[in-house]
Amino acid sequence: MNNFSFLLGFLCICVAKTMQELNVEENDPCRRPCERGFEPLVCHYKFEIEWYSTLAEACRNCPFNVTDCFRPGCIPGDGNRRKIVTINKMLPGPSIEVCQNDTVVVDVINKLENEATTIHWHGQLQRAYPYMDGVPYVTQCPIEPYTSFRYTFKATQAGTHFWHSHMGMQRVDGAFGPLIVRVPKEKDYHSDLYDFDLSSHTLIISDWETKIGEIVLLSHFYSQEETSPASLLVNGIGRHKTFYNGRNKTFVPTARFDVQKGFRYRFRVINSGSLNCPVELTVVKHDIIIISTDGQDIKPIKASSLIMYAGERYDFILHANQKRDLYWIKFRGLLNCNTIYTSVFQVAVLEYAGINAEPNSYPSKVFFGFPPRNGIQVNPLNEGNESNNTVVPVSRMEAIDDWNESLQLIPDFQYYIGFDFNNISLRKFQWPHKSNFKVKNPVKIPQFNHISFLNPSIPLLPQRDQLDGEIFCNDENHQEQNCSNVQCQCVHGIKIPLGAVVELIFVDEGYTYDGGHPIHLHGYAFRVISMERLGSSVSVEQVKKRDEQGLIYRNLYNAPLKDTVSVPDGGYTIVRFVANNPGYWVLHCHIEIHLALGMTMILQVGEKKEMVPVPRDFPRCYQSEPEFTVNLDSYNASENSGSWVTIQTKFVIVMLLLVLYVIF
Ligand SMILES: *[C@@H]1O[C@H](CO)[C@@H](O)[C@H](O)[C@H]1NC(C)=O
Ligand SMILES: *[C@@H]1O[C@H](CO)[C@@H](O)[C@H](O)[C@H]1NC(C)=O
Ligand SMILES: *[C@@H]1O[C@H](CO)[C@@H](O)[C@H](O)[C@H]1NC(C)=O
Ligand SMILES: *[C@@H]1O[C@H](CO)[C@@H](O)[C@H](O)[C@H]1NC(C)=O
Ligand SMILES: *[C@@H]1O[C@H](CO)[C@@H](O)[C@H](O)[C@H]1NC(C)=O
Ligand SMILES: *[C@@H]1O[C@H](CO)[C@@H](O)[C@H](O)[C@H]1NC(C)=O
Ligand SMILES: *[C@@H]1O[C@H](CO)[C@@H](O)[C@H](O)[C@H]1NC(C)=O
Ligand SMILES: *[C@@H]1O[C@H](CO)[C@@H](O)[C@H](O)[C@H]1NC(C)=O
Ligand SMILES: [Cu+2]
Repeated sequence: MNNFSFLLGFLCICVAKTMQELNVEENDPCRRPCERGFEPLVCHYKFEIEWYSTLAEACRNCPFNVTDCFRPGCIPGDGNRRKIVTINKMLPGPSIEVCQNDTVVVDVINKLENEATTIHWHGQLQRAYPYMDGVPYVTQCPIEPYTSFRYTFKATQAGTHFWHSHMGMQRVDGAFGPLIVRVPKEKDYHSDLYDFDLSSHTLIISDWETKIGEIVLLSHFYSQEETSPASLLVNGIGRHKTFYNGRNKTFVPTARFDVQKGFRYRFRVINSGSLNCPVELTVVKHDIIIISTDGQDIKPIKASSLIMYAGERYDFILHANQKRDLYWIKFRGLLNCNTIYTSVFQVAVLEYAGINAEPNSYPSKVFFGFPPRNGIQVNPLNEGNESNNTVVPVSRMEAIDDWNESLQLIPDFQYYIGFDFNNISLRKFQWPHKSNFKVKNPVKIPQFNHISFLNPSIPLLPQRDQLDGEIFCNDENHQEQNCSNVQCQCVHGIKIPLGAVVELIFVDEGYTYDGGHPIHLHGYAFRVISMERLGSSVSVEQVKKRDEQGLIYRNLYNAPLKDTVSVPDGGYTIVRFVANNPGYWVLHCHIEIHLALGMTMILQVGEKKEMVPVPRDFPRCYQSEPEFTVNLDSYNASENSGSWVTIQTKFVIVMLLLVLYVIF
């Protein structure tokens, strides 16, 4: 792609339909073609995080006047009004688009009033800036309401990434946006395969509720309600499915992507989903060529559909080689979004130039059960390498990046992480309130190795000077209770020596449901060397035994690099990496509800002294001392209330003294 075509792309998009642009700043100097020998820039952004509403007054007459839906400050969502969390009153939040090695500076101003926050830069490894990773109580003290924090880091990892709040349910409620890092054509392995790489061809998908995330979480935990979303949104818009059945004549618009016949376009897709709702993407009458996942290039795979789990990113090329027309891009929800639950789907429109369709004109009727296109499916649901040739699981993708020979060795550190929805009848739940009660129906809690994660009380990385002794619990040192019956909750973590070749074996035991969990590791990209489904359920012991018998094959040659990977239910996924980035890194399920319920653990890589020092004035969390007490006597004296007993006691003492005085 040359400069001219880049500009041409912008021009024709702008002329055709300015309103379809993703939330990008008009004159952002950092959103530029990254030419050979470019000067890295320092890119400043201001993020004001606050509660807001869909279909607010700024929307005027939206959806009855579609033009109004694109007014500044108008968030149509799925056409239902609800409370949301936004950055700069946008959904998705501002799109950060930089060139590799630019410095990103983001001032986060917390206007949430009732919640602290942090922002995580999903996909950036933060080698030089581990304290900028944005994990509350691990890499920083959360940003309290009415305060701000400046994130500064170098965008070292090229590709399609995203940023999102890592606190509570804020991501569920809307606090996320794209983070795209480009390289010059000469450094892009796939540059010959496409003509355009445009800002307007970024898709960020989110599952969407009609109520706020906190209510979804609490009603799930305390009342066992299903957590199935109501809609999917693409770039913050899409219609609630009840709006497709003809009851409403006016709809909020759907996302629209413009192409010109004959050209090849790079699309960048981010699944920012929060619930257990993997999304299947297809484009009517068009194949897609998948070239990258989680910002890492792979050998191109021609496919008819793609499944994406929460937290994953995929780049594909679409060749606009069909008749000039409007075509659906279809998004179908699986697992908790499938027909057993809420049959959630969404569409966007692919529009060829020259059609000049009205903003809300659509190709045809659409519904959940549209027939899938025949052909290859990439990243199939709950399947590993055992599956047949109609699918390409992650384990059959081939990396472009050089393989590090060290990964071929016997790993220095091997660790099994088994997970399931465990039946817990005695809940000792410390979030958000301490409680300890027996319930009639055991709740099914997703856990790693039967432990629910509990945040440490001081942030580990910046305040590591205050830590002493063993701070982590894990399956090796946590024996005092039978964690199969009660909910064991503690700072779940393990220590890994700096420089070790690490192998993690994730086993989704799958006894409770046919679920699936996308696992995300901070601070690293790992090689996915094996992935298999063995049955509807499997134990960690069975997987260990299989490995001893030599029945587990590992690709130690060109295994794909990722930072978020699914584990087949009743199967395993094995990843390897060299632990060369010291720090405290979280490993967690990217389903926000599971993360909040404790499906997280910490990998401490290296000793405390081997980690990058934090800047001298880096904010610290304040811990109040337990000795701190209020003088109750002075309170009683001044208030003179509730002191009847005290007065009586004093009276008795005085009388006793009097009696003693009289006697002696
Ligand atoms: C819709 O709103 C736009 C901008 O507010 C206005 O210019 C246009 O006339 C409206 N269209 C209709 C049909 O009311
Ligand atoms: C960014 O910096 C790294 C390390 O110095 C270098 O290998 C890479 O080529 C740089 N990227 C660009 C686009 O210049
Ligand atoms: C769509 O129809 C439903 C049910 O008839 C109604 O509750 C809802 O308010 C309508 N939405 C819009 C945007 O008109
Ligand atoms: C291949 O596997 C898929 C998914 O398991 C299944 O739907 C399909 O029927 C299989 N096809 C063949 C030819 O075995
Ligand atoms: C490869 O692994 C070794 C450790 O075994 C490490 O020192 C080296 O930095 C790694 N190389 C790359 C390119 O990651
Ligand atoms: C823990 O409880 C489970 C389920 O009740 C039981 O099967 C298991 O034997 C117990 N383990 C120990 C070590 O007591
Ligand atoms: C939890 O209980 C259900 C029955 O309610 C059972 O099917 C499932 O296997 C149990 N899960 C585990 C992890 O033991
Ligand atoms: C996956 O299957 C392919 C084709 O059957 C085979 O070539 C490859 O070695 C397998 N990879 C793994 C990691 O099992
Ligand atoms: Cu999960």
